[in-house]
Amino acid sequence: VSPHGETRDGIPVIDVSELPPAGAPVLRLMEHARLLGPAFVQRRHGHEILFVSGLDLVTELADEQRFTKAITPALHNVREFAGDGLFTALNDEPNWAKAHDILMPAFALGSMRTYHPVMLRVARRLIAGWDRHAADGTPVDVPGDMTRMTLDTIGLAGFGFDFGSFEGDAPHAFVEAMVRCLDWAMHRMFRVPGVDYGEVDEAFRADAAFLNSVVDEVITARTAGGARSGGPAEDLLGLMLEAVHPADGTTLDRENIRNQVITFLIAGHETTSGTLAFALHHLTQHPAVLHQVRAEVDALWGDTADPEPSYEDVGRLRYTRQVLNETLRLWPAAPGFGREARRDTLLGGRIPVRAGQSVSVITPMLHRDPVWGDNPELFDPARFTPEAEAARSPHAFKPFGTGERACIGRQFALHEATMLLGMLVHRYRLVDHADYRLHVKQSLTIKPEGFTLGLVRRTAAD
Ligand code: MNH
Repeated sequence: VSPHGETRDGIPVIDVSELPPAGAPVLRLMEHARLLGPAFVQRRHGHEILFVSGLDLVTELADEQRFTKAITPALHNVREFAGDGLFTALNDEPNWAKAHDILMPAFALGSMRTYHPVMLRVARRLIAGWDRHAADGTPVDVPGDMTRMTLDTIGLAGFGFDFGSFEGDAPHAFVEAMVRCLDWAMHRMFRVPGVDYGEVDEAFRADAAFLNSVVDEVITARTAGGARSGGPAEDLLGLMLEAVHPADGTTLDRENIRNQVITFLIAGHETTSGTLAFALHHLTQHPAVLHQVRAEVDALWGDTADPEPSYEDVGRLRYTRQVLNETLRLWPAAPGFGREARRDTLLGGRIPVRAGQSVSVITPMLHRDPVWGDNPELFDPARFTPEAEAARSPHAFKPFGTGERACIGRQFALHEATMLLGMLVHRYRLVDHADYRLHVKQSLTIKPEGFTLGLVRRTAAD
């Protein structure tokens, strides 16, 4: 693909109508941003989208007075199965503020202390499985197992529901149906006029109905017989079912609860699992970084065979968390977000954006802006020391989006991921047995496809 030289308001325009569908749209967007610069217009069958990735422009988009979250075409498609759940609710849909206010306490920093034991219990399920692979010398399916771990964690911590993902060989059917729904939402953006998508849509509706049936099972498990079972009143489901909104004294309605449960089951595990899988890949490629993570976990847990990580320990894994941040810089698992102009404005003093028009941020390219130095492709967790962070604009790093609609589960994800990564590095040598070459797969969110790892239990001598 080469630029045709067409511009609008001085911004390059690229028409992608005739390109074959991209397997991973974000990779193509990154390619186009590299070619065309920090702002370009993509045209598809006459429909245009402004994409940006420069720090100066994203800084303006983060201004909540001028811009707000956009429900982009992708999110409109996700609304077909997540409705007015937090992630896809329109800004002015009253259920957004209501659910946000009711659920926020469940994500305050103190709540992570409540989730910690559950996260540890599920981490041990994964480790039990990995020990068997280490013992018989067979590789592990990294993204698959990370998905099992994060799904069981959000199920148990949020809803007192056990997906039991490590029990069978196949992943839980929820995961496959969910991935197909996300794929449908993504590919629906690239439909060619005149083509009949009836069958595709019918398959999607069956999957969405299946997700709903799982959600009903989750809710019934709690409400059966009127007795609360399987989870504390203050977990997500407890709050959804019982907490009243201070403003009007009502609880969330049933339809909205269903949408929230679907939303949290998906948003609560899909991105965290991708992040963990990318992080393990980076560790196999950067022995000096792996060495430093090891030094950190060994200082904490020594050669205890089965350490009992405490809530406080996770906060002490500072370098491990830097590794996760650096992973989220290069491969932000949710690789974009949209912003909508509140009124007509000029972005960067030169790009006219009309009221209600949306602008899409290509997060992985923002994360490669010149502010990151001369070698933005280099994996270097030292970019996230407190000093380096203090010296850099907060808008240079947006893996969790921005403003009041930013990710509510960020602390949850980082606590879960930091603890697991620390435990894995403490316990195993990571053997890149197949000389894995990164292959990014996208179903709206991104994952390292086909990444397997050999494992050897560490001994005191390692
Ligand atoms: Mn999460 C919103 C990324 C983990 C629940 N999340 C967002 C957004 C991004 C994001 C980006 C904003 C999207 C937008 O502006 O349109 N989330 C992540 C990443 C991880 C993640 C990269 C892990 C790493 N998210 C989690 C977890 C949960 C969660 C874990 C729940 C336990 N996220 C949400 C919800 C929203 C959200 C809910 C929507 C918040 C709102 O709009 O009020």
